[in-house]
Amino acid sequence: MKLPSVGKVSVAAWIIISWHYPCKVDLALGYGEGLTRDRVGVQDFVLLDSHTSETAFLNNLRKRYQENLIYTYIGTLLVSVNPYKELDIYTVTQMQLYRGVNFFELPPHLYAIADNAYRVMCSEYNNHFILISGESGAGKTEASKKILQYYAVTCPTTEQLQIVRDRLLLSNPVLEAFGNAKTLRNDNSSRFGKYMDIQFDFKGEPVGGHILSYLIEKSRVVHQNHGERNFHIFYQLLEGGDKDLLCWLGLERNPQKYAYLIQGRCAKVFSINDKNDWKIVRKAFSIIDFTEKDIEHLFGIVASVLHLGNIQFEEDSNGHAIIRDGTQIKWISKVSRSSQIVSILQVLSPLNVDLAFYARDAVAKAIYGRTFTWLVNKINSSLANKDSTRKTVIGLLDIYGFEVLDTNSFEQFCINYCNEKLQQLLIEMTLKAEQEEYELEGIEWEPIPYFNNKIICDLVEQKHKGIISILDEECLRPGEATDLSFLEKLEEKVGDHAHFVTRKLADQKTRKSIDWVDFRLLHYAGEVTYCAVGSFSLTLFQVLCNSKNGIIRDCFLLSELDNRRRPETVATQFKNSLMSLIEILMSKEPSYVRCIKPNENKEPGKFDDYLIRHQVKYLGLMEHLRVRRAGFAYRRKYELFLQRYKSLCPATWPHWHGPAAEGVERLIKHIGYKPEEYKLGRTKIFIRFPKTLFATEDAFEFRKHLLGMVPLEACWRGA
Ligand code: AOV
Ligand code: MG
Repeated sequence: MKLPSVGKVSVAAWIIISWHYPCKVDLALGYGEGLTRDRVGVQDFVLLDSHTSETAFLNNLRKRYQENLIYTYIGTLLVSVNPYKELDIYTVTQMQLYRGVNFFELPPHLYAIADNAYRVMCSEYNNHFILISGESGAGKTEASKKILQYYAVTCPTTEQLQIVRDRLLLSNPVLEAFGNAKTLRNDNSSRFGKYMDIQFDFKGEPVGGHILSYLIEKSRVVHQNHGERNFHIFYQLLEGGDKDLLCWLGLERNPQKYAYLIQGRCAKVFSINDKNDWKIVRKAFSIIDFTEKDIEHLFGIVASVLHLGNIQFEEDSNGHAIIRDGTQIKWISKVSRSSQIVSILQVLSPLNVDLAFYARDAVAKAIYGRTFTWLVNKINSSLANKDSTRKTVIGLLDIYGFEVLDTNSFEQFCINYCNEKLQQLLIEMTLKAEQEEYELEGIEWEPIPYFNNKIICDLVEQKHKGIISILDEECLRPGEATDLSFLEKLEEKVGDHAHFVTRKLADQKTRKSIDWVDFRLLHYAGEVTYCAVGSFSLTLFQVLCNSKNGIIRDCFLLSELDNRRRPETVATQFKNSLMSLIEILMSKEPSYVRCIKPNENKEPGKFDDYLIRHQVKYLGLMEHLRVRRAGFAYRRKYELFLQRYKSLCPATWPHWHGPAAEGVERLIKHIGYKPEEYKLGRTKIFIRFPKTLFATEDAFEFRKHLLGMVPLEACWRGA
């Protein structure tokens, strides 16, 4: 679809037209003859006639999706449905169109969300974040990339800052190469969580950035489910790396040769061009300021992991593991620059064969995981802005989406817990906060019920009683604790929780049966059955600390060993990192994008009613709409409202000496607010419809123009 050129329609006029004459708006927006509301639905769910029905909600979403209108608002929240095809709506022309334009003036778009956050940041000088959520494959990563591109193209910049812009953009392909992989749900699935701050100076120029990464799914390095791949970088290196490089690394081009790459039996993926992606990653490295030495070390590690995976063990006469063929070890010593690999051998030798394989995999996972952290740090130092002047930021949060696999391990537990936390944040910041404010302000309000998933977050994270605490306790009893003892502890401590099930409890709770080593959680987004966990050998860790490869050494600092006497488990680390993420977010102004996955087959145009209805439900979109409909779009403190608009009423202009609340009352009477349009709270005025505020805003701008303060052109643009 071609996006419309609206020209300079005033916001208020537009909103008023849209309210009363939707068809005209569609035309005004360039949908063209015939493309009326019947066909394209409404662009804000708030405008739906039968606003409380889920069916009407779905119909609207479907109508729009079928016209390639993938974005729809609920007030200021953006709902996005993955089109699974390239749409012509992300061009530079489109970006320019949305730049500096008021929110409701153009059809819903990510760019409107991005632009709005940016403009508010510039004018109010505060920090923002854009939270992009939705299940695996719903379009979060694509959305976050598009927002970043929007800023890269539309924000003012100088030649000097060009490099920052390029680095911000190019950090993506590098992190995706090392942190994304093909899964059954998504050919480019993020296997780590990412929060990126884009820093702006007082002129609104992007001057730096910082990335926080969350728990990468290391188990993928050594094992992939059927139909899934290892991280992209391995295949990119083999496909795209030039002959000399592969020769130096001792690698063959054929991924089939590597045990770690073929467990999913799909090394080649139709939708992925590894060769091309390799080129992009190589170019990105040079721009992000990696030295040739860094790159050499980095690929030395990538190659070592592949060689490690090909090591085979046999049993000697004592029942100990011996390595069948020393070739891999030689290559590992060479490319990872680590003579200490021999020590690894010594560590492994007294183990039996099974344990030796287990230890080998643990080393591979640990090396990869820590290399990823190193990579993020490296990118951060290249994005860092050293100048100490105050900056404002827009944070982009793109995490791994909720997922249910055939076998769900500890990593899925973390991923889904993370999604649970973000859902909780959203509830706290929208549904709960909104309704509590009405109560506080004494605004009459019919409470709207919603499912609060705090109960599930507590089940996972509560001190002493939560699953993570119980796991920690078990980890502190090395040798004694087993998977089974862990499960028993869980049953004892959280067995009566409504969202927790084990085999023993399944019968009592009349739930479908479950394996004896598993436990099941009833998440906000669905049921997931998890199986037990493993740990990492300390001795191997010591060996790695002594490696000559700079990256490996950096990654396994000896000093860490001291802290390991009473180790913080991975689960606790993850929990703490999420807690601080939530704190970071809570201190900023939010915008939300809710992504929906239209079908399970990655197919364009297919709108699977059942699947989408489920997401609309668990994302709480109906509740959000109800609160939004019944509630008030805007609210302002009396003082601020009066300060801004006092020029519109002779009684308050130029000064009002009484209480601000009274001044506001006089003011809105004078400009003719109708009783249904607003309510007066204890400290704030609440305005029900955006159109009311926009009309006031326009009148204010017009008055400024009359006073000769700004040209009319700027008034229309809300500048
Ligand atoms: P995710 O980030 O939400 O899943 P992605 O953003 O990677 O999902 O999207 C999955 C795929 O859907 C992409 O690779 C594209 O092919 C397609 N897609 C998504 N959004 C768009 C769009 N706006 N236009 C065109 N195609 C799109 V996960 O990381 O698995 O939770 O963990
Ligand atoms: Mg993603």
